[in-house]
Amino acid sequence: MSVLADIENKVRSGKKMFFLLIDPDKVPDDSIKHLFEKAGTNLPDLVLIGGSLISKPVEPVIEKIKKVSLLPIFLFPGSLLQISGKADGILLLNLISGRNPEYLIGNHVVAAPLIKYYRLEAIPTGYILIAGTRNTSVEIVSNTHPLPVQRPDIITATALAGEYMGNRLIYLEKGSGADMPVPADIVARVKEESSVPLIVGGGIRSATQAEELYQAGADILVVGNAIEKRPGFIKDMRDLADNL
Ligand code: 1GP
Repeated sequence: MSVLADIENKVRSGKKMFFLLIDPDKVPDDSIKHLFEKAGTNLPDLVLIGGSLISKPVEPVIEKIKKVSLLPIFLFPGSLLQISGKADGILLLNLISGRNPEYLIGNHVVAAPLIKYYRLEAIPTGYILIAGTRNTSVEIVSNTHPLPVQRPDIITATALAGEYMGNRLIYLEKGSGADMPVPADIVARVKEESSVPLIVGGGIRSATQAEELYQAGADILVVGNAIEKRPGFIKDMRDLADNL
């Protein structure tokens, strides 16, 4: 079964999921084995690899994860330099909150032949940046403006447009290391309007925040920084996703 079909089945049966984001720059070389050993059976549903701006290649990190886990590994590419045939798939990010054609079609044209060559499962994902109190790496690097939380009407219209354009997932992104996650009322509004699986990420640091986002309607939460800093949080996330 494809990863997308598995996600859609889980969402249909009301299951919650969480993805672990690994940014190659933020994981020390020896920490991946340690992280998975410590996690034991409390694993994420999938591992995302990437970052808006990275200074280390993604492939050695993917190889290290493959040695210690059978989890699907998907690219979450900040740029074309992060495409690798070692992964199982790619979130084909369409940056629909912005108006930079390179992140809507330009990079995709360059990436498409490689995605085919590597036989990566490509999941078209409507990627929506939500503004916080400071500029995030992704908005600076992508040269796009995030959508303001004061305009839930525009955020929901963007998500709906993303769905009608054929995206199979919608990802509300507050930015890695954001002070606060996407507000729960925004998540609830988007969930109410759109019908594709909803991913929420950026700034999730506590089980309370995660629970609030799941309850608001997030199907999948993405956690990066908090697990890198506190590996024990992976168990809290697994417990929450399994018991809601
Ligand atoms: C960022 O949504 C992800 O792209 C995860 O963010 O690192 O803040 O958990 P954090």
